[in-house]
Amino acid sequence: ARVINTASAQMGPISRSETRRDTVRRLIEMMREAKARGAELVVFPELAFTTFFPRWLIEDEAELDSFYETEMPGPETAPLFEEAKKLGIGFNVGYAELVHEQGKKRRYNTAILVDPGGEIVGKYRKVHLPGHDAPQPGRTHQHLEKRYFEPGNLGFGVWRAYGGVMGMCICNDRRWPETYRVMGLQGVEMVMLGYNTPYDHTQHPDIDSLTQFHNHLSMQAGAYQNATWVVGTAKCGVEEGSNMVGQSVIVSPSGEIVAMASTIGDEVITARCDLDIGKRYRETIFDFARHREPDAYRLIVER
Ligand code: CDT
Repeated sequence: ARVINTASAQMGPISRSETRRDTVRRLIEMMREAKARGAELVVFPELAFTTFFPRWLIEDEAELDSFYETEMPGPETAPLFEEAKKLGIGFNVGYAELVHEQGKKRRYNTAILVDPGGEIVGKYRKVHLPGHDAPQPGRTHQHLEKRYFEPGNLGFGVWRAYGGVMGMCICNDRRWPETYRVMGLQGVEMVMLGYNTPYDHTQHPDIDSLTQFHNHLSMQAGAYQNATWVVGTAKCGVEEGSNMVGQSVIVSPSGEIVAMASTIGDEVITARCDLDIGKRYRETIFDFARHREPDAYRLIVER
Protein backbone atom coordinates (compact mmCIF):
# COMPACT_ATOMS: atom_id res chain seq x y z
CA ALA A 1 0.00 0.00 0.00
CA ARG A 2 1.11 3.55 -0.75
CA VAL A 3 -0.96 5.65 1.59
CA ILE A 4 -1.42 9.41 1.71
CA ASN A 5 -3.34 10.39 4.81
CA THR A 6 -5.31 13.22 3.30
CA ALA A 7 -7.53 15.97 4.69
CA SER A 8 -10.02 18.21 2.97
CA ALA A 9 -10.51 21.45 4.89
CA GLN A 10 -13.85 22.88 3.92
CA MET A 11 -14.50 26.55 4.63
CA GLY A 12 -17.69 28.28 5.59
CA PRO A 13 -18.32 31.76 4.19
CA ILE A 14 -15.66 34.49 4.09
CA SER A 15 -17.30 37.91 4.34
CA ARG A 16 -16.08 40.79 2.21
CA SER A 17 -14.82 42.59 5.33
CA GLU A 18 -12.85 39.63 6.73
CA THR A 19 -9.12 40.34 6.68
CA ARG A 20 -6.56 38.01 5.08
CA ARG A 21 -4.99 37.67 8.51
CA ASP A 22 -8.25 36.33 10.00
CA THR A 23 -8.84 33.99 7.05
CA VAL A 24 -5.31 32.61 7.29
CA ARG A 25 -5.92 32.04 11.00
CA ARG A 26 -8.95 29.88 10.10
CA LEU A 27 -6.87 27.91 7.60
CA ILE A 28 -4.12 27.37 10.16
CA GLU A 29 -6.60 26.12 12.74
CA MET A 30 -7.87 23.51 10.28
CA MET A 31 -4.32 22.62 9.27
CA ARG A 32 -3.55 21.87 12.92
CA GLU A 33 -6.64 19.71 13.22
CA ALA A 34 -5.73 17.85 10.02
CA LYS A 35 -2.25 17.17 11.39
CA ALA A 36 -3.63 16.05 14.76
CA ARG A 37 -5.81 13.57 12.88
CA GLY A 38 -2.80 12.12 11.10
CA ALA A 39 -2.95 13.92 7.76
CA GLU A 40 0.17 14.69 5.76
CA LEU A 41 -1.67 16.71 3.12
CA VAL A 42 -4.57 19.15 3.43
CA VAL A 43 -6.64 20.46 0.52
CA PHE A 44 -8.16 23.94 0.92
CA PRO A 45 -10.81 25.58 -1.33
CA GLU A 46 -10.61 27.69 -4.49
CA LEU A 47 -9.89 31.40 -3.81
CA ALA A 48 -9.38 30.53 -0.15
CA PHE A 49 -8.01 33.84 1.11
CA THR A 50 -10.93 36.14 0.23
CA THR A 51 -14.63 36.22 -0.34
CA PHE A 52 -15.74 34.99 -3.78
CA PHE A 53 -15.39 38.45 -5.37
CA PRO A 54 -16.49 37.51 -8.96
CA ARG A 55 -20.06 37.87 -7.68
CA TRP A 56 -19.69 41.64 -7.93
CA LEU A 57 -18.91 44.09 -10.71
CA ILE A 58 -15.86 45.87 -9.33
CA GLU A 59 -14.88 48.77 -11.56
CA ASP A 60 -12.24 50.37 -9.37
CA GLU A 61 -8.97 48.70 -10.37
CA ALA A 62 -7.24 49.21 -7.03
CA GLU A 63 -10.21 47.64 -5.26
CA LEU A 64 -10.19 44.70 -7.67
CA ASP A 65 -6.44 44.25 -7.23
CA SER A 66 -6.92 43.99 -3.47
CA PHE A 67 -8.46 40.53 -3.95
CA TYR A 68 -5.34 39.17 -5.72
CA GLU A 69 -1.99 37.92 -4.43
CA THR A 70 1.06 39.44 -6.10
CA GLU A 71 3.44 37.09 -4.32
CA MET A 72 3.05 33.65 -2.78
CA PRO A 73 3.76 33.49 0.03
CA GLY A 74 3.22 37.18 0.72
CA PRO A 75 3.32 38.92 4.10
CA GLU A 76 -0.22 37.85 5.04
CA THR A 77 -0.09 34.31 3.66
CA ALA A 78 3.40 33.45 4.95
CA PRO A 79 2.08 32.25 8.35
CA LEU A 80 0.28 29.39 6.58
CA PHE A 81 3.55 28.24 5.00
CA GLU A 82 5.43 28.63 8.28
CA GLU A 83 2.84 26.59 10.15
CA ALA A 84 2.90 23.87 7.48
CA LYS A 85 6.66 23.62 7.78
CA LYS A 86 6.49 23.55 11.58
CA LEU A 87 3.86 20.80 11.55
CA GLY A 88 5.42 18.93 8.63
CA ILE A 89 2.20 18.90 6.60
CA GLY A 90 1.73 19.85 2.96
CA PHE A 91 -1.20 21.66 1.39
CA ASN A 92 -3.05 22.64 -1.76
CA VAL A 93 -4.68 26.07 -1.81
CA GLY A 94 -6.39 28.31 -4.35
CA TYR A 95 -5.95 32.07 -4.73
CA ALA A 96 -6.37 34.91 -7.20
CA GLU A 97 -2.99 35.55 -8.82
CA LEU A 98 -1.86 38.90 -10.24
CA VAL A 99 1.39 38.83 -12.24
CA HIS A 100 3.20 40.85 -14.83
CA GLU A 101 3.93 38.56 -17.77
CA GLN A 102 5.06 39.58 -21.25
CA GLY A 103 4.79 43.23 -20.25
CA LYS A 104 1.13 42.87 -19.28
CA LYS A 105 -0.86 42.67 -16.09
CA ARG A 106 -2.34 39.20 -15.99
CA ARG A 107 -4.88 37.64 -13.67
CA TYR A 108 -5.34 33.95 -13.04
CA ASN A 109 -7.43 31.75 -10.78
CA THR A 110 -4.56 29.70 -9.39
CA ALA A 111 -3.78 26.77 -7.08
CA ILE A 112 -0.48 25.57 -5.70
CA LEU A 113 0.81 22.38 -4.15
CA VAL A 114 3.12 22.86 -1.19
CA ASP A 115 5.23 20.05 0.26
CA PRO A 116 5.55 19.33 4.00
CA GLY A 117 8.76 21.38 4.00
CA GLY A 118 6.76 24.49 3.04
CA GLU A 119 8.11 24.59 -0.55
CA ILE A 120 5.86 25.14 -3.57
CA VAL A 121 6.20 22.07 -5.79
CA GLY A 122 3.45 22.71 -8.33
CA LYS A 123 1.28 25.47 -9.74
CA TYR A 124 -1.96 25.26 -11.74
CA ARG A 125 -4.02 28.02 -13.35
CA LYS A 126 -7.74 27.36 -13.90
CA VAL A 127 -8.49 26.47 -17.51
CA HIS A 128 -12.31 26.40 -17.60
CA LEU A 129 -13.58 29.81 -16.52
CA PRO A 130 -17.34 29.84 -16.00
CA GLY A 131 -19.74 32.77 -16.02
CA HIS A 132 -19.49 35.99 -17.98
CA ASP A 133 -17.24 38.91 -18.81
CA ALA A 134 -20.01 41.47 -18.33
CA PRO A 135 -22.77 41.73 -15.72
CA GLN A 136 -25.95 39.88 -16.56
CA PRO A 137 -29.28 41.63 -15.99
CA GLY A 138 -31.54 39.98 -13.44
CA ARG A 139 -28.89 38.07 -11.51
CA THR A 140 -28.78 38.63 -7.76
CA HIS A 141 -25.16 37.51 -7.84
CA GLN A 142 -22.96 37.94 -10.86
CA HIS A 143 -20.36 35.36 -11.86
CA LEU A 144 -17.64 37.40 -13.57
CA GLU A 145 -14.78 34.95 -13.72
CA LYS A 146 -14.38 35.56 -17.46
CA ARG A 147 -13.86 39.25 -16.68
CA TYR A 148 -11.44 38.84 -13.79
CA PHE A 149 -9.26 35.95 -14.99
CA GLU A 150 -7.57 34.73 -18.14
CA PRO A 151 -7.75 31.01 -18.97
CA GLY A 152 -4.82 29.20 -17.39
CA ASN A 153 -1.73 28.87 -19.58
CA LEU A 154 -0.01 26.02 -17.74
CA GLY A 155 -2.13 23.11 -18.97
CA PHE A 156 -2.96 20.19 -16.67
CA GLY A 157 0.34 19.17 -15.16
CA VAL A 158 1.15 16.41 -12.69
CA TRP A 159 3.82 16.38 -10.02
CA ARG A 160 5.70 13.58 -8.31
CA ALA A 161 5.14 14.29 -4.63
CA TYR A 162 3.88 12.53 -1.51
CA GLY A 163 5.07 9.23 -3.00
CA GLY A 164 2.63 9.48 -5.90
CA VAL A 165 1.59 11.41 -8.98
CA MET A 166 -0.38 14.49 -7.96
CA GLY A 167 -2.61 16.74 -10.07
CA MET A 168 -4.69 19.85 -9.57
CA CYS A 169 -7.72 21.51 -11.11
CA ILE A 170 -10.13 24.16 -9.88
CA CYS A 171 -13.91 24.20 -9.43
CA ASN A 172 -15.58 24.36 -12.86
CA ASP A 173 -12.73 22.23 -14.29
CA ARG A 174 -14.15 19.31 -12.31
CA ARG A 175 -17.20 19.13 -14.58
CA TRP A 176 -15.12 18.48 -17.72
CA PRO A 177 -13.97 14.93 -18.50
CA GLU A 178 -10.95 16.30 -20.43
CA THR A 179 -9.58 17.75 -17.20
CA TYR A 180 -9.20 14.36 -15.56
CA ARG A 181 -8.25 12.52 -18.74
CA VAL A 182 -5.30 14.78 -19.55
CA MET A 183 -3.99 14.14 -16.04
CA GLY A 184 -5.00 10.46 -16.26
CA LEU A 185 -2.84 10.09 -19.36
CA GLN A 186 0.06 11.31 -17.25
CA GLY A 187 -0.65 8.69 -14.60
CA VAL A 188 -2.29 10.93 -12.02
CA GLU A 189 -3.09 9.21 -8.74
CA MET A 190 -4.71 12.04 -6.81
CA VAL A 191 -6.51 15.12 -8.17
CA MET A 192 -6.93 17.98 -5.69
CA LEU A 193 -9.47 20.72 -6.27
CA GLY A 194 -11.38 23.46 -4.51
CA TYR A 195 -14.75 24.93 -5.43
CA ASN A 196 -17.15 27.85 -4.91
CA THR A 197 -20.47 26.72 -6.34
CA PRO A 198 -23.55 28.89 -5.87
CA TYR A 199 -26.80 26.93 -5.92
CA ASP A 200 -28.23 29.39 -8.47
CA HIS A 201 -25.33 29.13 -10.90
CA THR A 202 -27.30 28.39 -14.09
CA GLN A 203 -30.40 30.43 -13.17
CA HIS A 204 -32.54 27.50 -14.34
CA PRO A 205 -34.34 26.08 -11.29
CA ASP A 206 -34.56 22.58 -12.74
CA ILE A 207 -30.78 22.41 -13.24
CA ASP A 208 -29.90 24.36 -10.11
CA SER A 209 -31.94 22.00 -7.93
CA LEU A 210 -29.47 19.28 -8.93
CA THR A 211 -26.38 21.26 -7.87
CA GLN A 212 -25.31 18.82 -5.14
CA PHE A 213 -25.87 15.82 -7.40
CA HIS A 214 -23.86 17.30 -10.27
CA ASN A 215 -21.07 18.28 -7.88
CA HIS A 216 -20.55 14.70 -6.78
CA LEU A 217 -21.41 13.13 -10.15
CA SER A 218 -18.55 15.03 -11.83
CA MET A 219 -15.94 14.13 -9.25
CA GLN A 220 -17.01 10.50 -8.85
CA ALA A 221 -17.01 9.95 -12.63
CA GLY A 222 -13.63 11.67 -13.00
CA ALA A 223 -12.16 9.50 -10.26
CA TYR A 224 -13.47 6.18 -11.56
CA GLN A 225 -12.81 6.78 -15.26
CA ASN A 226 -9.21 7.76 -14.56
CA ALA A 227 -8.43 5.46 -11.65
CA THR A 228 -7.53 8.34 -9.39
CA TRP A 229 -8.35 9.72 -5.99
CA VAL A 230 -10.22 13.04 -6.11
CA VAL A 231 -10.26 15.42 -3.18
CA GLY A 232 -12.88 18.17 -3.59
CA THR A 233 -13.03 20.97 -1.04
CA ALA A 234 -15.83 23.53 -0.88
CA LYS A 235 -16.10 27.06 0.27
CA CYS A 236 -19.75 27.04 1.16
CA GLY A 237 -22.66 28.29 3.15
CA VAL A 238 -24.28 31.69 2.69
CA GLU A 239 -21.51 34.09 1.72
CA GLU A 240 -22.59 37.71 1.25
CA GLY A 241 -26.11 36.47 0.46
CA SER A 242 -24.96 33.82 -2.04
CA ASN A 243 -25.77 30.26 -1.00
CA MET A 244 -22.99 27.86 -1.98
CA VAL A 245 -22.84 24.08 -1.95
CA GLY A 246 -20.82 22.18 0.67
CA GLN A 247 -20.51 18.39 0.74
CA SER A 248 -16.73 18.37 0.33
CA VAL A 249 -15.59 14.86 -0.48
CA ILE A 250 -12.72 12.46 -0.76
CA VAL A 251 -13.46 10.07 -3.63
CA SER A 252 -11.70 6.74 -4.17
CA PRO A 253 -10.61 5.47 -7.62
CA SER A 254 -13.63 3.17 -7.33
CA GLY A 255 -15.79 6.29 -7.64
CA GLU A 256 -17.03 5.83 -4.09
CA ILE A 257 -17.14 8.70 -1.64
CA VAL A 258 -15.11 7.65 1.38
CA ALA A 259 -15.41 10.89 3.39
CA MET A 260 -17.86 13.76 3.17
CA ALA A 261 -18.39 16.97 5.11
CA SER A 262 -21.68 17.17 6.95
CA THR A 263 -21.78 20.88 7.77
CA ILE A 264 -21.64 24.04 5.68
CA GLY A 265 -18.94 25.63 7.81
CA ASP A 266 -15.24 25.17 8.50
CA GLU A 267 -14.84 21.39 8.73
CA VAL A 268 -11.97 18.95 8.31
CA ILE A 269 -12.58 15.51 6.83
CA THR A 270 -9.89 12.88 6.40
CA ALA A 271 -9.26 9.60 4.63
CA ARG A 272 -6.49 7.07 4.30
CA CYS A 273 -5.88 7.24 0.54
CA ASP A 274 -4.10 4.15 -0.75
CA LEU A 275 -2.76 5.03 -4.20
CA ASP A 276 -2.48 1.35 -5.07
CA ILE A 277 -6.26 1.11 -5.27
CA GLY A 278 -5.95 3.15 -8.48
CA LYS A 279 -3.39 0.72 -9.85
CA ARG A 280 -5.97 -2.06 -9.74
CA TYR A 281 -8.24 -0.13 -12.11
CA ARG A 282 -5.38 1.01 -14.36
CA GLU A 283 -4.28 -2.59 -14.84
CA THR A 284 -7.76 -3.92 -15.70
CA ILE A 285 -10.84 -2.07 -16.94
CA PHE A 286 -8.96 1.24 -17.47
CA ASP A 287 -5.67 -0.07 -18.84
CA PHE A 288 -5.28 2.92 -21.17
CA ALA A 289 -2.53 1.35 -23.28
CA ARG A 290 -4.61 -1.74 -24.06
CA HIS A 291 -8.11 -0.31 -24.33
CA ARG A 292 -8.08 3.32 -25.45
CA GLU A 293 -8.83 4.07 -29.12
CA PRO A 294 -7.42 7.58 -29.69
CA ASP A 295 -8.06 7.51 -33.44
CA ALA A 296 -11.77 7.56 -32.66
CA TYR A 297 -11.39 10.61 -30.40
CA ARG A 298 -9.93 13.14 -32.85
CA LEU A 299 -12.92 15.50 -32.73
CA ILE A 300 -12.16 16.19 -29.10
CA VAL A 301 -9.15 18.34 -29.88
CA GLU A 302 -10.74 20.20 -32.82
CA ARG A 303 -11.82 23.82 -32.15
N1 CDT B 1 -16.15 28.80 -9.13
C1 CDT B 1 -16.74 28.08 -10.10
O1 CDT B 1 -16.08 27.69 -11.07
N2 CDT B 1 -18.07 27.85 -9.99
C2 CDT B 1 -18.87 27.20 -11.01
C3 CDT B 1 -20.28 27.65 -10.94
C4 CDT B 1 -20.49 28.94 -11.54
S1 CDT B 1 -21.13 28.91 -13.14
C5 CDT B 1 -21.73 30.50 -13.40
C6 CDT B 1 -18.90 25.69 -10.91
O2 CDT B 1 -18.78 25.05 -11.95
O3 CDT B 1 -19.08 25.15 -9.83
